[in-house]
Amino acid sequence: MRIGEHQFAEHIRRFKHVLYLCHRNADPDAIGSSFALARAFGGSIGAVDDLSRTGASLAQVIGAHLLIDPPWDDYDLVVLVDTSVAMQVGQRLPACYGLVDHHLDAGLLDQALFYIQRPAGSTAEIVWNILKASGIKPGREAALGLLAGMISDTGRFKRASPETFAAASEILAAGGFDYQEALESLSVPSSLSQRIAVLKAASRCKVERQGHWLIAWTSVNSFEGSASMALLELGADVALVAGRHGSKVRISGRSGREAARRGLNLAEILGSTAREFAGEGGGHRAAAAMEATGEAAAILAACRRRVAASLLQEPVP
Ligand SMILES: [Mn+2]
Repeated sequence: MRIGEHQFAEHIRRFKHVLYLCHRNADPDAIGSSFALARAFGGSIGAVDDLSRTGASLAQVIGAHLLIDPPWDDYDLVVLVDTSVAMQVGQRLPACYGLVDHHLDAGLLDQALFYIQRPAGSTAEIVWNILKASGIKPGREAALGLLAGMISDTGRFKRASPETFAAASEILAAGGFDYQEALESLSVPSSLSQRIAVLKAASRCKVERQGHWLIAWTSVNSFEGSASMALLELGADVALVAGRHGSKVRISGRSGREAARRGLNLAEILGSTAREFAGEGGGHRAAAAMEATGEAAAILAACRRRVAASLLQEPVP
């Protein structure tokens, strides 16, 4: 059931033991949002498998204690935060769950007891509206977590909407900290292994030209997301980076602003490619991921075909 932000409080208060659950590799948006919700309405916060490096940095700064893979059956309700596809929470969905999210995928909505999902720069913006609509003023740490989530998901406001800026301004006014402090809560120097993975990804990278678009693809063993962002920085319009994890292949896709503006939708493309290979995928138009079974080269080729077809449908100036 879809609910409005002003209805969250009445729904959540029907449950005694609530777990706010962040997706795998929990990022600052998931952690900041979960932490603010748990502070406001009570409950525990957890994550599937692990935290991202910036996520771990933020968790430490705001004092968020996340349970890793807590047993879901211990709770009356699990609220999936910043999560839109089942693969982000592992193999099994909680029996009874709510959802607060800003992605485009509808896969988890039907089975949700209640959900708030709409396009926004970050889940943190939605959570900020929930708090406002419930008449709750967040404490300093919760506010810091929300602003850090916005900064992180919008690429330091590069992809921010007027709503993001308005929410950020309100949070700064309410939180009692400055913008720099929020930025610093996310600062993690790249590890040696991350830099090696990204450089290897770049050195093995292949490029094809479709019209005036450049599609780059490559494989690494870890840090697919960082590698695909790096390939965009180097000049690709679309980057697809595959990594093998056990029997699964993970692909991270990123596209530049221009390609997304022309209608390229990586969430859709990675989602449909994943289904072709018995997997799952989704995310945003310009940043998406998938996980499936098969040969990395074949899956990458299928993604590339779809990306090229989508880009070439558009009139090329
Ligand atoms: Mn997010």
